[in-house]
Amino acid sequence: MDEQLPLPESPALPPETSLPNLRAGMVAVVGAANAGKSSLINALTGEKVSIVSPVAQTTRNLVRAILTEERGQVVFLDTPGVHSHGKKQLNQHMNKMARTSTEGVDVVMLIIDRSVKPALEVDGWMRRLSGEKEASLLFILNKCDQPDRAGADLKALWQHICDEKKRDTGIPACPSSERVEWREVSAETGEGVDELRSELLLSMPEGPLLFPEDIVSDFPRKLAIGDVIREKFFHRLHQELPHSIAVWVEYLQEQDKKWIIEAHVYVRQNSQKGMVIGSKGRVLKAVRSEAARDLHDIYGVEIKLTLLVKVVKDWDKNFWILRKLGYA
Ligand SMILES: Nc1nc2c(ncn2[C@@H]2O[C@H](COP(=O)(O)OP(=O)(O)OP(=O)(O)O)[C@@H](O)[C@H]2O)c(=O)[nH]1
Ligand SMILES: [Mg+2]
Repeated sequence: MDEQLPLPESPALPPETSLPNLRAGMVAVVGAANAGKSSLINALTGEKVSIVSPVAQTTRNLVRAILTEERGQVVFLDTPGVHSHGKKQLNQHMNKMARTSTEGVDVVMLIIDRSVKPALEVDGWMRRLSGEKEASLLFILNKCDQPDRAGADLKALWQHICDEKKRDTGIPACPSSERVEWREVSAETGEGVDELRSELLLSMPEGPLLFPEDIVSDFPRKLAIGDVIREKFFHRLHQELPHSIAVWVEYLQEQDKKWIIEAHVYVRQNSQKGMVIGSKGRVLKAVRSEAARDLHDIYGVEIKLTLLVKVVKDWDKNFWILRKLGYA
C-alpha cells in the first residue's frame, strides 16, 4: 500500500481574508430637515462626524461617516434635509444632493421625527422611496424619548402611498414596500441605537472593507472644521440669519501639537455683519471659544482660531463659491 504523503501545511492567511464573513456596504440617511439624521449617524458611529443644530437645514454637504468593527464596515451618507420650498440655488443643490444619495446604496434609512406631525417632506420621501427597486428600506422613527405624535399616522401614510401606487400602476404594490422595516430610536438618549447598529452591520453584503479601518470620515478636513464653526453660529443666531452664513477655512497649519486656523465667515449683506459679530464682539468671541473647544476635543490638539467676518454679496447664488464650499 502506498504510504500517504503528509499534507503540506497551508500558508497563514493575511489578516483581512482570515476574518469570517466580513461585511461592508453603504447606507443613505435621508429625511426632512431637523429629523435627527446627523445626530443618529453620530450616535451610530460614536464620533462627532456631522454637525447638529436645532436650525432646519444644518447639513449642507454629503458627509460620509464610516463605522468599522470586527464584523465589517458601514458607510453612512449624511444628507441635507430636503426642503420642499427649495427655490434658492443653495436649497436646490442640497435637495439634489439628498435625492441622488440613494443611488447604488445597500440600505436607505428614512429618518422621521416621531414627535411632530409628519412634514410634507416625509410624504415626498415616502413617495420617492415607494419606487425603490434595489436598496432595502428602513424607516426610523427618531426622538422616541419625546411623546409620539405621528407613529400611527406615518404607517397609515406609507400604506396609503403603496395602495395608491398599486391602483395607479397595476403593479403589485411598490417593489420595496413588503421589505420596509420600522424601528424606533432616540439619537439623543441612545435608545435602540446599539440594536440598529448590529442590524445594519449584519444587513451589509459580504465583502472587503470599503475604507481603511482607521478612517471615520473622508469629508475634507478644512470643510469639516468650517462646519464645526458654523454649528456654533447656528446655535446662537436666529430666524434667517443662520442660512445667510457660510464658513470657509482660509488657512490651516497643522503643527505637531497645535493647529493654526484662520476662518472666514461669509455673510450675504452688510447689515448682517454686525449681528454675526454681536455687541462688543460677544457672538464672535463665544463662537470662537466654543468652536476651538470642540475642535480640540475632536482632533486632540491645541487650537489657535481666528475668525474674520466678510461680506460676500449673495454668496449663496454664486456657483463657484458654492462649489468651493462643497455645496454644489
Ligand atoms: N429629543 C430629541 N432630540 C433630538 C433627537 N435627535 C436629534 N435631536 C435634535 O433635533 C435637532 C436636529 O438634529 P440634527 O441631527 O441636526 O437633524 P438633521 O436631520 O441632521 O437636520 P438637517 O441637517 O438640518 O437636515 C437637534 O436640536 C438635535 O439635538 C432625539 O432622538 N431626541
Ligand atoms: Mg444634518
